[in-house]
Amino acid sequence: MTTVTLPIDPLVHAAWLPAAAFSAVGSRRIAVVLEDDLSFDGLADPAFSPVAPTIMAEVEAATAAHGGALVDEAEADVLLAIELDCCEENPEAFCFSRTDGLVRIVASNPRGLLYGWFHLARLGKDAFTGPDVENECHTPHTALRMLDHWDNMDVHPVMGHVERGYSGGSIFFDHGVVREDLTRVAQYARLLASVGINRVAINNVNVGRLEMRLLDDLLPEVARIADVFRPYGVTTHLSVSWASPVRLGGLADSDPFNPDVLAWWQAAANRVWAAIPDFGGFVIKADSEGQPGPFAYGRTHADGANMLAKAVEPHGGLIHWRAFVYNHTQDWRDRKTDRAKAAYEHFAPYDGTFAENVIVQIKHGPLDFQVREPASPTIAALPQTSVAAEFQVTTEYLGHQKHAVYLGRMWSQLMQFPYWGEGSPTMADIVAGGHPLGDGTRIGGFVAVSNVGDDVFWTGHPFAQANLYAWGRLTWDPQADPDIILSDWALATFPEVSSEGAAALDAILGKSWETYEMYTAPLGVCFMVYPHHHYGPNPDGYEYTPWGTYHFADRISIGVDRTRATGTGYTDQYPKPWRDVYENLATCPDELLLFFHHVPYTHVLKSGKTMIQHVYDTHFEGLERVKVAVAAWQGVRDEFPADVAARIDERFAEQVRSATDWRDIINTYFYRHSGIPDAHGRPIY
Ligand code: GCV
Repeated sequence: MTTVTLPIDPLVHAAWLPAAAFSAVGSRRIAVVLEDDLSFDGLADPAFSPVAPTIMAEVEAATAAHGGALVDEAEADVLLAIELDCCEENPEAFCFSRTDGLVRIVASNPRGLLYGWFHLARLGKDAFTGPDVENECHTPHTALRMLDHWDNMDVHPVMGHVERGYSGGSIFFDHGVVREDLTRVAQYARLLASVGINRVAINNVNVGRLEMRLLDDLLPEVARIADVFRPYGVTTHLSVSWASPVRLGGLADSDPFNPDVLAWWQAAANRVWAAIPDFGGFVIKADSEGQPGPFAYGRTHADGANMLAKAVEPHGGLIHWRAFVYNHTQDWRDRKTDRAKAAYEHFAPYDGTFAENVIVQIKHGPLDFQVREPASPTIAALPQTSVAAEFQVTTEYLGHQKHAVYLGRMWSQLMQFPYWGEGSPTMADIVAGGHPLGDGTRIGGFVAVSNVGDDVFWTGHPFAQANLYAWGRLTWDPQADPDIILSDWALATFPEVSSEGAAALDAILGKSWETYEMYTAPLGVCFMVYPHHHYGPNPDGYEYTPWGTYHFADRISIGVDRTRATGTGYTDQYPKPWRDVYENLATCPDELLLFFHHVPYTHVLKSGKTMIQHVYDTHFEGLERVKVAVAAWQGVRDEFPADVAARIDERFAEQVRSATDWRDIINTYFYRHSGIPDAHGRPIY
């Protein structure tokens, strides 16, 4: 038995430092009781578990930060018992109880204990003194809770340091090499563990020649990164190029049926796992937006994925094979080809043929992380395949971390989308292996593109940290309330702020996704942004391009007819009832109206308004809501650290400018096409 006083730790901007949650305990002395197989010495031994020493480091750091001291059990005010026991088989699960001044965290594995420690921290003032809790067990919903970094090793001539990154440079790479100083990576690992994220792919899925070398001569550098992630239970993955055997290995081709190609990948896998025994596996973007893939050899995605799967299988590795496959050289005049249908068409026919260690990684919507898309039908179309749903924490189409946009509510809605109607299995159920037609053996989970960089506030906009935080919490428990998660984040990040300040943060961010949707592209119309940059209003920016991103606006009507009856037939990809709900104009939800239907501006919505009036009203209201958020911020800004406040001021100024642009350009676009004025006579240009 060892005892220690747990202190209060000051928060740095992005760090959800668990010790801060102990502020309610203040200077009270807490005895940490290690029972059963545990001892301070045992926990300090990484051979026992790489994660175990972390728990003790957390306890000790918390102590040191406040000059606390070890105390005997007899002198303590409250007792914290950390116990290894097989309360739950899942190594990441833990049980928590608080009775008679004794707080207990029990898990079958140190990883579970670590998550239990962070759970305790999140309870804040209630951590030790709240009402009694009897053996409350927490199990992650899915085994795979992952972040993909789209980090380049060097500055890419077009994509910059981090593709779709709005937070400075990469935390892993700098000037073509892995950073010498990985301190930020260690802090990141801790942040991720504190919200339950357990896997990270460190490089961009668009893999250049330099990044290919991560599999080869730069492998020791990857091992250095893995060493930093490991103590926090975070497994390292790499994105790889299909062309590696040719470009790196000098082979004549990368045909998955060529035995030399398989042998090359087997040798690569052997190298990687020799350097990093707990390596996770490869992520691959093949035959997608110009990246090479098995199509060049007349092979299917299943052929390609299974060949790689065979190479990593002896090591227990995974292949994350992305389903983002579509024709990016489309003819805009062709109204039948529909990019939204592409993932399903490429992958559904091969269900049941993918190897067990292949995870087909599917974007949450059928297009590309737009502010409003229906849940992807492909996720429900592969009952005999492991699938992961892919999201974006980085806000590529949602304001580049210049606009304050909290995405917890959007993700929660999508994760809980019931594919077979109310009460039926959801997206979250399917990715956890619960497809109703599956055999229950498939694994899967949630993957998202990270929003972290070397920016002083980690995420450009300090409020964008809320998305990183919510991503972890929701992947652990997709049924968790995103509004409560937001409040938890605010408390953990800004514990010094008054309850009014915290309430203002909730008010500013709570419905900010809906606000962003109001002032940008309406009713499920997609891609009204500047091509390539994906920021700012450009209603026809993508209209006549080869990217398959159209809305077909004319002087009468707008929207994409994706019905079976008269359109592209995309609705056919959904199970009942959605195939009919979306097909039918009368039942299609208004917010997805223009995603599924091409309708006149005078079409009357369920709200009773015409579509055109809805567009005007939401755009005026959206900007007003931003102004209300700014006013709320100004009322509390002085409570925040000066540098944080200054950055937020700057971001809000840009958000107001940009939202004004959105309002006026979208309204004017609709007015000039339809000729129908605003019923309230507000200025439209
Ligand atoms: C990594 C979109 C983005 C690309 C990204 C791609 C993908 O098209 O704009 O930057 O490339 O998605 O998901 O692979």
